[in-house]
Amino acid sequence: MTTVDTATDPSPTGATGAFPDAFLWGVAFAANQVEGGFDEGGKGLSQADVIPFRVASDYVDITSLMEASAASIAQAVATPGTDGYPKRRGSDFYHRWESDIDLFAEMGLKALRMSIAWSRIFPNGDDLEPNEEGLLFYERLFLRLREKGIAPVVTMSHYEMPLNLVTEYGGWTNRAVVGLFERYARTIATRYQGLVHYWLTFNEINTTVIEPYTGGGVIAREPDPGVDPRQASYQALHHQFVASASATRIVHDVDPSAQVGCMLARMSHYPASSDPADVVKAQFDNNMNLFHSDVQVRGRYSGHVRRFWRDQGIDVRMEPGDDELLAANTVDFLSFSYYMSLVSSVAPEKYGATGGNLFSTIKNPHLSTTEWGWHLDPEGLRYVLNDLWDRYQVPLFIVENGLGATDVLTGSPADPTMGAPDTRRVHDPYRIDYFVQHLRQVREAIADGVNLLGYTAWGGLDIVSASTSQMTKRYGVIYVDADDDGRGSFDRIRKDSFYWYKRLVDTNGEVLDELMSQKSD
Ligand code: BGP
Repeated sequence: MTTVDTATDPSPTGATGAFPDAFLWGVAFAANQVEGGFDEGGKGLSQADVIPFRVASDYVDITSLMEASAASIAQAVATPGTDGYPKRRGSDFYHRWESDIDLFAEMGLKALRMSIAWSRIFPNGDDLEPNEEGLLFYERLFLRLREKGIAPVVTMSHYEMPLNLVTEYGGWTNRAVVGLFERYARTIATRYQGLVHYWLTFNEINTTVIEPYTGGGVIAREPDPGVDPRQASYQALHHQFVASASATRIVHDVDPSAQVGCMLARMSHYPASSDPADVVKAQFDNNMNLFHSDVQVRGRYSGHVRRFWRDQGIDVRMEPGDDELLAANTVDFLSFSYYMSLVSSVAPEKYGATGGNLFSTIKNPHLSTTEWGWHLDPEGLRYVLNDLWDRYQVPLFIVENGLGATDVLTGSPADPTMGAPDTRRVHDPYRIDYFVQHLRQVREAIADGVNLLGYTAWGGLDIVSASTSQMTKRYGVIYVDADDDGRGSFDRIRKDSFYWYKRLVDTNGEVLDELMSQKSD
């Protein structure tokens, strides 16, 4: 297993345009969306285990789909089993991880970006001792990955904290959760020293302000007159920044050679017109996204967000020493997810909207959208890579990118009684094309001189969607035979994109020059 020394050589690519030899090709998923086994192995309930599958007329405005209230949580806690709660079963990785890793090895992957379920290690979050069965589960997984030469890139918290910390502590609004996270971070950094080289602290930390429950375990409460509803989420975010800096220090203390990264959902905003007012609006929107990485890479809050708080009357409580802790414990690399670009204007009503799930934004006339209304913008990825590299000059890592689509399974499973072979197939040329278009832009950015560690395609295998809890919003190159209600064999079927992705890794990206997909049959 190779690791890139990020500290000494800021631009190891030599800008040839080829992917570096040690490029970390991989796939990515999250414990709450893939594992299942929600009440096994000593695991406690997590905030994701109480999000029900809500059938929506159209999965456009999904904010409500990701939220939870005290009432909905109480109902969920009282409901046993997995029916109606897709994240309790995920893709059953908890029981099938060995054969799934064999599939990843078959693809020749160099990296697997995954997360640890905090509630598997500390079931209630404030337990004094960790759950040994949980620690052992990931230890065996990391040992298997090492055997296969696959580097784990491990997120400490991916939209998942013990439910007890949500209901009894108020999630990340409570400063006490920082100390509990530090205990968790020290426990896993110590136990997996030498097995995990790349750590990410919080997944898409900018989600906490956009989706407070999902990002920060902040339950939607009756609005408190006179208090800006965003007060709680910005307070929670500050506590996460403090916890992230502290976890960075802990990992470096435990294993000085380990690398810690932050993780940003990077959505670049383009001005809707050349009207300077639109340009300034887009700059503001970009800065309200980038201030999150400013804190974790540069070690301080930007003037933009401090002014925003002043203007909005948001008063974030900080404790003595917080500024120093943030400044002294910045990350080694910046990782991000890239799915779409957005459009900004001071007069959005002048423009039509995409109606995209998660982010309904102004429709960009130059771009098409996915089935879920997300702008398809491969060139935007080159723009983002150059923008982040120029802004921070720290190594970058694309840890999520991919196309959510409704795939069609054809053929039938093997029938040994009839001697009939398994003829199940998934032809997904649209997904291969998505990868080709985006990765060609990644290669351009490398030629532009961007220092990029790797690329882990979202999903790997089909998993439960974060925003809609659908199984049928599929990202994987491996099909999982299950529907939104969990019906199906959960068999894994290699899609056409599986074979293409294998060639991508085998050729270290040279397949990008070939014409589109190789059919599997
Ligand atoms: C990112 C999350 C992932 C993932 C992905 C796709 O925001 O980090 O957890 O799910 O988006 O989104 P979705 O599953 O909503 O289609």
